[in-house]
Amino acid sequence: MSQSVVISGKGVWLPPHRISNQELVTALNAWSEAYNLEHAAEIAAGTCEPKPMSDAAFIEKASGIKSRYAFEKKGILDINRMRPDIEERPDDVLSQQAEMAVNAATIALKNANKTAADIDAVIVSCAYTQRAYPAIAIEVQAALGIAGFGFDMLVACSAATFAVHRAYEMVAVGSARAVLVINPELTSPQVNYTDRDSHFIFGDVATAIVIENGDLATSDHQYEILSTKAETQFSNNIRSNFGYVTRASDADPYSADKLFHQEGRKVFKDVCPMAIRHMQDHLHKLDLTETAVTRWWLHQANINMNQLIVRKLIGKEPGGEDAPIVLDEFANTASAGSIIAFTRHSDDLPSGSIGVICSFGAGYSIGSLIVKKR
Ligand code: CO8
Repeated sequence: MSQSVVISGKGVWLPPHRISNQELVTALNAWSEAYNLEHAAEIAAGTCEPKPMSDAAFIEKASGIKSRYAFEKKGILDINRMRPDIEERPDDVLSQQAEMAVNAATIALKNANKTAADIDAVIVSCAYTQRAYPAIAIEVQAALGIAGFGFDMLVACSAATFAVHRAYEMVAVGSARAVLVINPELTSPQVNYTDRDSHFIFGDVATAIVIENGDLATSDHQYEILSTKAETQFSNNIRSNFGYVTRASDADPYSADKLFHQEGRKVFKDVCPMAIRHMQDHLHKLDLTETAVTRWWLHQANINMNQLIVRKLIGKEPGGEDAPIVLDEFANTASAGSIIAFTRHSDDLPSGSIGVICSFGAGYSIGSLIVKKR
């Protein structure tokens, strides 16, 4: 018989730096002006496109983003660099991403009333890992003194939900008592801060969740996982071509295609109906209706996207508490967004309330969990 499985702890670690829209816009516009001046002759001859200017008011209106956190601010606003200046650490020092993960995991463990001895597995799941091996999860496992095993997973924006699915399965069949799922989203190294269409989108953060056997859980707030659902459909509309094969080609390893890039409008149009249908199908499979859901903790890419999705689901204009938005403070934090919304906006729910955690993004990938407050 399978165990009842609960989310018993959660944590969000905030990086030390913040960057406002205006700071990014000022840097991009200064960089663009310098570029246009340098290429004035080609631009006049029509052989080179001038770089367009960005606008803070556009960013807030189009996305709902006001600011974001950065693991390292140095370098991002420097128009001679336009990328974070993250120092390489020696092999015997905790890597930056493991450091972020340990910070978030420590908060989640405390929130779950658990120690390292209670955890049987660690999954680090996010949009990028800092290196291929050894796994960041194993480094984190060692730093926290956890026995058992760890592994990394990459599923872009659905990395967190897909990892919780795996943790749920381990606990349900009894192969683990408790699993730590951590999402150290160090996105800033992959952001093209010279591209006005995407320079504002992402922020850094780390989230962590403890998934455990319901019989062992002792924390104040527990959410039983009733069901999980995942789906993927290939799309090139969100893409990064950076990878280990880059070195074997003579193409520019720092060209724009090696960084995050997307067709934002197309993504919006494709993903909204997919996410709506996904959540409806998932609820209906459990004989639940959309009106049974008290809260929707959705992926945080765009406020207009989330409002459209929830309006279609509940058939009315959503209030702030129906589907909490954290984009204004965090921007898009890849897979961590829905987990931040869940962590910040779930403890007030009365016992028995039903909620849906749902991520959607690159791949395309959609992952959801239906949970019930204990
Ligand atoms: N300032 C001023 N004007 C701008 C700017 C700017 N910064 N950016 C664009 N414009 C202009 C455009 O050029 C366009 O001008 P014109 O009409 O003359 O062509 C006009 O404004 C309108 O542009 P858009 O149609 O592109 O604007 P939208 O209203 O669509 O808003 C968004 C753009 C905000 C990007 C929106 O399309 C969006 O959010 N789409 C959804 C995207 C989404 O959900 N993506 C998921 C990505 S996250 C993910 O999958 C994780 C990946 C892994 C993590 C990566 C970490 C680095």
